Amino acid sequence: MPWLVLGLLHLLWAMAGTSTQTRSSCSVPSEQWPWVDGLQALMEKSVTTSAFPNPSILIAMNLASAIDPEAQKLLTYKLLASDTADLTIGPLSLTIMALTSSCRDSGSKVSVLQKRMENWAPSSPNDEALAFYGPGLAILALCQKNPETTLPIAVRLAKALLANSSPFNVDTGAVVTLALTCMYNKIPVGSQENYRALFGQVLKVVVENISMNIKDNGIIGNLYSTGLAMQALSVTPEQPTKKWDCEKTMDTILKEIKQGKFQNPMSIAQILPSLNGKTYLDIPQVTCGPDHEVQPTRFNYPTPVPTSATNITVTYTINNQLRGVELLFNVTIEVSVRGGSVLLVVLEEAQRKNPMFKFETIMTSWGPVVSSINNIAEDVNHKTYWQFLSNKTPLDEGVAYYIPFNHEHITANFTKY
Ligand code: B12
Ligand SMILES: *[C@@H]1O[C@H](CO)[C@@H](O)[C@H](O)[C@H]1NC(C)=O
Ligand SMILES: *[C@@H]1O[C@H](CO)[C@@H](O)[C@H](O)[C@H]1NC(C)=O
Ligand SMILES: *[C@@H]1O[C@H](CO)[C@@H](O)[C@H](O)[C@H]1NC(C)=O
Ligand SMILES: *[C@@H]1O[C@H](CO)[C@@H](O)[C@H](O)[C@H]1NC(C)=O
Repeated sequence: MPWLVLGLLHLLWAMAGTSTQTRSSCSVPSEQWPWVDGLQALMEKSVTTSAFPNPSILIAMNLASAIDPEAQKLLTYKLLASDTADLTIGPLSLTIMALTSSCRDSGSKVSVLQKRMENWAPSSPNDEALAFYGPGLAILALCQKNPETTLPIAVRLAKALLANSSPFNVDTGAVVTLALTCMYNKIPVGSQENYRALFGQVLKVVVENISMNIKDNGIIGNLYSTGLAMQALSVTPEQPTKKWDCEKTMDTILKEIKQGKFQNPMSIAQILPSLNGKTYLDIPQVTCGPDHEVQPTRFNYPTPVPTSATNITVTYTINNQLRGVELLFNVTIEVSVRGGSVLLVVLEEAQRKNPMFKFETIMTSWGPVVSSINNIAEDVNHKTYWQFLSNKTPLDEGVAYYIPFNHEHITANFTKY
């Protein structure tokens, strides 16, 4: 009676999925909600017919309840129509989760992802931690669709993580925690292999590393990894040795929000679920009734300070010392731009003054990335990129959002990850 066994197995999967939810959480105090609504409105405003559809925004919108139903529909249709052939593993996984959060079918996209992940293998134990970000999203998306067939792939990812020796990255650790927590919660009862021990062991190590990155003010990693890290710490079955103070993290995040630090729609998309007490594990449970009335918010989130009439001076250095790249250089220029300008304006001014500073950008979900300077281009195969620093400290925002101060020294350094 194979159908009976199969039915029983399904029942067990279903039961396993609901039995082990534990979570620590904290919430936004009621008087602070206008800030969060203002933030969400700013994010939704970035959804336009011309903009490239960003699945992370749809996920955030659905987990929080969309303010603008038109933006929600537009994004859903654009993502439904997107061609899987154009998407790498990470964006494809987010697209599947986004469609699930809009209660749409993503069946054919799921099978494409499943096939791609069956062929996935870590290239070496020295792989940079970042190499697990996309595969982590894939396990998370597949786990929500079909945990049974995802099990062997998740086991491969878990073992690769245990064997990996490269420096820890909080954003990646958070994604991996969400993925393996999803799997952990859906291990079939009575399965022969000790999946629970394996996933538990990896979760323990990763969560311990996340907690070692909690700053005194509650920020986890940096400001822009905190949203994902909060999700991870609030669902993990393996608690860190050092207890996480969720309230403190929430307080600091709200302070930073009021300072206008979340202008980038993608940065909002990654913090919004945590502000709403939600995580990516809640995606399959989103209910999609008829549009419920959400009051359009009249609260305006502060936009960046307008550029001032007076100019500031910024010193800008481009530096390539990487061996094996034909053209080595280290040149510096001083440029004058209006105070309050973003770094991109500095780069444009430098390029105008001296053709050696010419640069190119490519568009991504986070905005434009500087892909090439003075004809030296980033290359995924060589793991090279242009890193931006203020003095010796790497910037935590991209050129289209970072606002330099007077007499700041910005360096673009060609380096490896
Ligand atoms: C991997 C990664 C990188 C890799 C990307 C290449 C690769 N092959 O993997 C490298 C190391 C090159 C990189 C570079 C930078 N990164 Co980065 N990166 C990430 C990370 C960990 C995962 C992104 C990812 O793979 N997404 C998967 C798929 C699903 O999404 P995607 O949109 O297709 O992914 C692309 C973009 O995310 C893009 N990208 C990656 N980082 C950045 C940063 C900016 C500003 C932009 C515009 C695009 C961009 O590269 C991805 C692959 O093509 C995120 C963490 C996060 N929370 O998102 C940080 C993150 C996006 N990066 C960040 C930053 C600050 C940078 C740098 C500006 C750092 C610096 N000081 O130079 C530079 C970009 C500089 C430039 N030349 O313009 C911040 C952005 C915060 C913000 N508010 O803007 C994040 C959130 C990390 C953090 N917590 O601080 N990054
Ligand atoms: C995490 O922390 C442990 C020690 O607690 C360390 O052995 C391991 O290499 C770290 N890195 C990762 C990616 O887990
Ligand atoms: C690049 O130039 C700056 C000043 O112009 C100097 O301080 C720095 O040491 C140089 N770096 C290298 C690697 O040559
Ligand atoms: C002020 O900055 C602008 C660019 O933002 C530039 O075009 C202009 O030349 C600068 N003015 C002076 C006096 O340097
Ligand atoms: C710039 O990149 C080179 C090559 O990777 C590296 O050796 C150097 O330490 C980097 N400089 C800074 C300030 O990060």
